[in-house]
Amino acid sequence: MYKKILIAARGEIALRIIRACKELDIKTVAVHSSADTESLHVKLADEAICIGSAQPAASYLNIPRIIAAAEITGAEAIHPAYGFLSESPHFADICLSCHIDWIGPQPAIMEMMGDKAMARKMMREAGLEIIPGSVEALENEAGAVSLAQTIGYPLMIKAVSGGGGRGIRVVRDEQQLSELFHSASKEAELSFGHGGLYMEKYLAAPRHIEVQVFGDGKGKVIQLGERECSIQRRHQKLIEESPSPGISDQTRRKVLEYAIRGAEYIKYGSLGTVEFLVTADEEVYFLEMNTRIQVEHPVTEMVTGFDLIKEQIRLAATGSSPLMEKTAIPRGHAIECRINAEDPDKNFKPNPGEITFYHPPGGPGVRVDSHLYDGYIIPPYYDSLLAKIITWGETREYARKRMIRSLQECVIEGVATTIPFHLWILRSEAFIEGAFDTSFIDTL
Ligand code: MV4
Repeated sequence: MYKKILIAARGEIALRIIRACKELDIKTVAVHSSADTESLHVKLADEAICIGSAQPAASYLNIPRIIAAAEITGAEAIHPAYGFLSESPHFADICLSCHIDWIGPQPAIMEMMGDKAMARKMMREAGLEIIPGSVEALENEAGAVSLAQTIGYPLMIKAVSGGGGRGIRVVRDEQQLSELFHSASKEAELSFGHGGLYMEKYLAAPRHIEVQVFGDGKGKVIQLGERECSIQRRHQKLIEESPSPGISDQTRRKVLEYAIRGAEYIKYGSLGTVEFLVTADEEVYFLEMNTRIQVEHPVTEMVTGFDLIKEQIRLAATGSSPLMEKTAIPRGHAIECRINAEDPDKNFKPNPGEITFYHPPGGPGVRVDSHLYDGYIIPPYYDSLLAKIITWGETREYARKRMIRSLQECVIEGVATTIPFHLWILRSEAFIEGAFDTSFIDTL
């Protein structure tokens, strides 16, 4: 096992990883920007190194500084968490070439799955259903026009290097195609440094369901159940839960089986997530694969009882994990609400500032992952996630009720938060019935 690792992240997820390390008797090195000297990950780690100024490019994305911090402190491995450099095969390669372990999948697989057109090709080879569309990335506008005639309208243009919501366009007819092709390409070039595009048939109002997988890198993969992630606003997830309500057992078996088949085909070697779109008539299509730990991993931990981060570190350090031999038998239901420092009354405007008072919820079946404390000043440079509240219940309804009382118990003073908006969703008929899809918030 490692004696010391460096965590290349901040906020709640840096704390989550520090907690796993403490339980594994691993010393931790925090890196931080000059805007984060008073952040909790800096205080809770065994060592902390300031690696640059507030702008992410100067610090949390600054590869030479992070590597130097690992070398100076003698860290044997780097955990990239989510965000920042977590999906950079380039960074993973540099770590390995400096004899620092990468706590994540093989860089070649990160690169393959990072190219969304390549990921589609691989998953089709593995036998998964992919959304009808491009086989290869689009060559040019003429190629797009002719492919569009085969796929039919409406369709979507997506960035090969994308993921999330950037570089995506819905194209309704051929007249729109030229303009949207060029604007998507330009946006992709600016956001990702690569303007490559691919095309898919547009699925109206699908559900977004993802499967947590864990692979040993030698061809064996286990699944840890699915997560329902359809409640999101402008491609930012707000609420996740496991298991997914409102899909048949047959559809559930299908996504779980697809995820294992796809991840085994590429010999995936770490924690990962296979994402699917599921249509109203429960057709299942591979969407993309995320090669990192995700924000919403705690809902899976709550229903399986496993500590995913601990097992991910154990696998990276020793090449095996006892989890690999287990079958996840989900128990009950878990729901996560992401509490952001955003004002729902001002179009979710980010709202940094001082937390003048913080009182997290507690009691049975409640988990809070947060880096907040009384007097903490939220810097304006990073994302606005303040806390994740996760509740567990024997049934979905018990978990929902527990979430409502937890949100009511939670006190965050000094900044406006999304708590009132969460309460509204949790009490809505669509949520109670589990009858919602990805259009729920954005079509309000
Ligand atoms: C789609 C789609 C419908 N049809 N692709 C948006 C983010 C990106 N990761 C995938 N996205 C979508 N791709 C086809 N062919 C609808 C969405 C989509 C969506 C997907 C997942 C979660 C929330 C979403 C919200 C709006 C649209």
